[in-house]
Amino acid sequence: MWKLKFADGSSPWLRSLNGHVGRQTWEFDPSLGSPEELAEIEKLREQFRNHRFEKRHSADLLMRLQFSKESPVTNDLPQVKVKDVEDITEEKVANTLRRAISFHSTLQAHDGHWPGDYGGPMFLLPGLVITLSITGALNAILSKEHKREICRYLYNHQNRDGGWGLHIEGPSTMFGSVLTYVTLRLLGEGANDGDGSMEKGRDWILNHGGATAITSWGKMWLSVLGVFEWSGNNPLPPEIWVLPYILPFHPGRMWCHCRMVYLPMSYLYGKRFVGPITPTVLSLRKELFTVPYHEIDWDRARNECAKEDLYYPHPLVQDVLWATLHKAVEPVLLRWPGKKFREKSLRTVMEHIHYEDENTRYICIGPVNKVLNMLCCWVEDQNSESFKLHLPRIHDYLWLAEDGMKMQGYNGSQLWDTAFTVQAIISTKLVEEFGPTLRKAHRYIKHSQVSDDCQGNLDYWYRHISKGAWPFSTADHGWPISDCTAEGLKAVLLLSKLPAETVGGPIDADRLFDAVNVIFSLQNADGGFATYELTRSYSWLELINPAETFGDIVIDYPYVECTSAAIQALTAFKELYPEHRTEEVERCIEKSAKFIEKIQEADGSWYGSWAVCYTYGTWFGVKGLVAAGRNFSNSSTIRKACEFLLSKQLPCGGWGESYLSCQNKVYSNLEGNKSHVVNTGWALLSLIAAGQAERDPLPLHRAAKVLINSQCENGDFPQQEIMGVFNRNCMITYAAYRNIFPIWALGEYRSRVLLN
Ligand code: LAN
Repeated sequence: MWKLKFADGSSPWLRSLNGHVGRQTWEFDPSLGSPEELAEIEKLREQFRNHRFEKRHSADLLMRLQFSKESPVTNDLPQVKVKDVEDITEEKVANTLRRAISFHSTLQAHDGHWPGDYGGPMFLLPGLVITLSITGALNAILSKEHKREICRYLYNHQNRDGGWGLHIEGPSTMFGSVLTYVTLRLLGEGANDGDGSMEKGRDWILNHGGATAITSWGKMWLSVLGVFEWSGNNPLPPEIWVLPYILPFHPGRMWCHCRMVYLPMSYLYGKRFVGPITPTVLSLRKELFTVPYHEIDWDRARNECAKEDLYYPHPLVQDVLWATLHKAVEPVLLRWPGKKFREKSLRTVMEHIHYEDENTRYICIGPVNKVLNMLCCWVEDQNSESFKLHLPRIHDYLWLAEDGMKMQGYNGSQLWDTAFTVQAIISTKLVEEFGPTLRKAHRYIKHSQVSDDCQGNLDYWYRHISKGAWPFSTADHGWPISDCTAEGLKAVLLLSKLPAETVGGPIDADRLFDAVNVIFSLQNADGGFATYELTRSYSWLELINPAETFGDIVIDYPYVECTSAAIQALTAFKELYPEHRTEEVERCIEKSAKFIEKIQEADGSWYGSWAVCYTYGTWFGVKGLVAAGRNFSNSSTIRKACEFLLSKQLPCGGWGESYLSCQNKVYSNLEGNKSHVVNTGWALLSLIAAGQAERDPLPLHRAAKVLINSQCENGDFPQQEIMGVFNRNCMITYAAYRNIFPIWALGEYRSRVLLN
């Protein structure tokens, strides 16, 4: 049976700064599991499979099953249902909350964090499986049980039309379909296996133009594998890394995710690296294209892209730029003396790869550069230590649920979920009843703060300071993020106000000052906050974004979420430490608030970039401004925001927003005007923060009713549509949101609407 383990550091190749807290890994142990348990797991898998087209999102039931065996829910309060808003009483809400928090507490790991599924994107596993096949590590890293679960996942998420999407809820794309098909083949599936699924997949690919129409990232992966020619790729010259930093397009000025993904890609491109040509590779050359492989027009293929994949079409300047580089510059760099320059650039690139690996304990900033860096280390030296150090960290990215095994978008969302959960529980005013839960969470947050900057001269490595920041996942990952720092700070400040006997001793003031320092350091001149770093270049750089499926990736833009979180953290901080950097705190808050006001949409909403979408953005917009002293009577911004939210409330009383909002930048309800507990939570939280209770509490009661009635018998909430997003177009799972936001919203509802 599979078992989810925490803080495991048993491999001698693993390194950690803090005893691996937050590390979550799935391990198969054939000696575990009674026949009844195994049958239960099979049943969950079968139920997922049978409903996979209606319910495309798994519900983390394997993790839940494991926890339910280890720590059964202790409270025996009966389920609460309300018929109409008059039925709602303080007691019913409190009991809903008790049931919800008791249940959520059973999902907490012993190291204090809340583990969970962070899957969703479908383009991640292929990179891993291609890398492992090339390097010959496939069988050493993925057991036959792993392979079975990965194949289950890939088949489960095949669309009715035979193709695969960019993410689990998306329509079929060439990127998703070709890479998934290739992955299945590399895992040992035959071209005609899977009860016709493979044929259907291939048909989708061939009917939509064949693999030459895959996106640029797909072309890169196929080239590395030997199923595509490098001449069919647009150039990714490593030389860009040795150009002077003043150039606005220097990679050091790009969004760190963009920079870190194109770094190893440029190494593989610069080397024109191709893995061993195996019989499967030769066969794939026949399976994926509409014309024989040797007849493909590779020069034309460079700019081909299926319309299903096209979110950000290349502007003309890009085509001209790539053509020039491809036809005029590359030939020079491939021959002496240009070759010398190429070699030097490749060495520089490799230095940056090693730096990233070392400074993330081989986790790397994300799943894409993780496997690319690992491949580059192997290409550089097949017997290298660095390659061996990469291998055990693969498991940090794999997650198992009833739909199979997936690769996650990060090494988890541990700190983020824990910081939110703490705030949610504290909002309910039922703190005394959940002391042990808060205490463990507190420990996790304390142990996950980043204690030092990265090594060496930060400017040389294009790195911002990290000391005092909080990461999104674990301290070993270590990349600092503005809003993770702010949410971490908010959580520890709240905890510091509670009795230390209940929640544990507070964090040192110096650590708080470090966090505040990080926040100051991340404010842009316009007042806004980007994600990991300052905004280092211009938005016109988006013109050279070559990734057809992603928008807004080239620079780190300022976001309402990050800016609002900074305000909230600083206002909470100044209440407790009014003497510390007083003026800077004030100035930072006011500039941030002005920025948020400036970016409000005409309809009163804010566009949220990291979850769906206007309900999320508006929650941040409102919370930030209210923290900065705006309210319904003194701010038309707040009034408009309330109007916006009320106009989107569904007849049932909830809110339900579709991921189409993110892509199209137009508010879209979920299909069938269904409500969603997470959107309902955000909207309810925003309205309460904006003082709706004093004007007309009815919309709040109606929203609360939806949340109360959505609760499951065991205190859990249902997993509904996918709620996370990145780069406008790709969805990502936030498995804990279904618990966190109903708790938080009902918590505020109890303490600020009913108890007031
Ligand atoms: C994340 C996850 C966390 C997220 C929040 C902190 C929630 C947000 O408020 C700021 C942005 C951030 C840090 C974020 C940025 C983009 C990430 C890193 C991700 C959504 C997780 C995965 C995604 C990453 C880019 C996926 C890899 C794909 C590429 C296109 C490189």
